[in-house]
Amino acid sequence: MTSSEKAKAKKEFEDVFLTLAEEFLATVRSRSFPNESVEWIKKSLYHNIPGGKMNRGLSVIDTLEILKDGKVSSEELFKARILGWCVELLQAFFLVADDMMDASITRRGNPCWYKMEGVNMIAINDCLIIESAIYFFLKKYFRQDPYYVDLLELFHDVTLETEFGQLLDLITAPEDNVDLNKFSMEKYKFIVKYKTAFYSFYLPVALAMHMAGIKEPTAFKQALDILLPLGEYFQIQDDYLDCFGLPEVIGKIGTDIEDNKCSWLINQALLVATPEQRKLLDENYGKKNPENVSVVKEIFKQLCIEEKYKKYEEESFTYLSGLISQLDESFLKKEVFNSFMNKIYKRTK
Ligand code: DMA
Ligand code: MG
Ligand code: MG
Ligand code: MG
Repeated sequence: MTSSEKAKAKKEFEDVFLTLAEEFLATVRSRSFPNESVEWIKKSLYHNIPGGKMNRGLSVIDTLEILKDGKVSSEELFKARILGWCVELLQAFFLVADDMMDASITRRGNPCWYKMEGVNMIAINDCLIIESAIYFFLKKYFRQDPYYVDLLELFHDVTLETEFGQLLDLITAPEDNVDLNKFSMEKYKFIVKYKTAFYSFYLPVALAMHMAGIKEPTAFKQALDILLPLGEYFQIQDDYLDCFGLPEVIGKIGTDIEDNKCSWLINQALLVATPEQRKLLDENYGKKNPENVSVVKEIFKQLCIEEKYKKYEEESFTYLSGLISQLDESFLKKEVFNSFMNKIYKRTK
């Protein structure tokens, strides 16, 4: 795709959001709800759902195009866009909750939803409404399709995996008890597989596979075997950007060091720190004070963590390209995976 074709595909995808938001608000209005509540939901939908990179949502459409050799009818295209927005709804649901749990400040260049005037804990219910909107749209547009139950199961299963992952992420990072001995690269990989890889990578591709009528369990297994490692790579990028990315570019202010997170960076640092550096990490990691955070960042610098990341990124590309090149294309084309990887390789946001 040329960049102007990409921009067009993005714009057409974005336009569908306006339709969906209107339909959802119409169902609220149809219950004669007070206008104040309709306006509240509208504000929450527009604040939390659009405005991201939309890689996950767009991947549903791109995957379907590849699976069907570009022979996608306009009705199918519309339905793929709806599924794309359902993935973006799931993402919005997780992010609103994640930002509260991670005590984050900004998201996509705006204050996090719970930080908005008058919102606070109401954000808990707002994210649940966003999650429920997924099932409102699946019912509305897919109820008659033979793969309706597959879609429902997929969303439910992936949601559960992600929630398990979020739990692991949170209990490995207790606020009041910093113990770096609890971290390890194995634990890290386990957490990110669950908290990120299923919903961000497997879900969009599996949705398109259902739309394309693919039924063979082997095909889904093959997709998982490539997409989970791709998801791990994506979360390592996220961890890198949390510390080294520019807030103006990534749209969020990093909190992993403050939050005592079992991130890729701290795990790399722990592998090579001298006893003195380790002592400083023990004393300064997981503290809200900017001075403590600076000490941790200084040690990351001494240990060349940024350089290690750049090296990892190259190696990872080689590794993932290798995985993709070995794929037996009886069910799925390599291009499905290469297209997804190209969306994220060397990303800066
Ligand atoms: C992301 O973890 C996982 C989910 C399910 C949102 P994170 O807290 O690192 O994400 P972010 O850096 O975007 O807050
Ligand atoms: Mg977070
Ligand atoms: Mg988090
Ligand atoms: Mg992060």
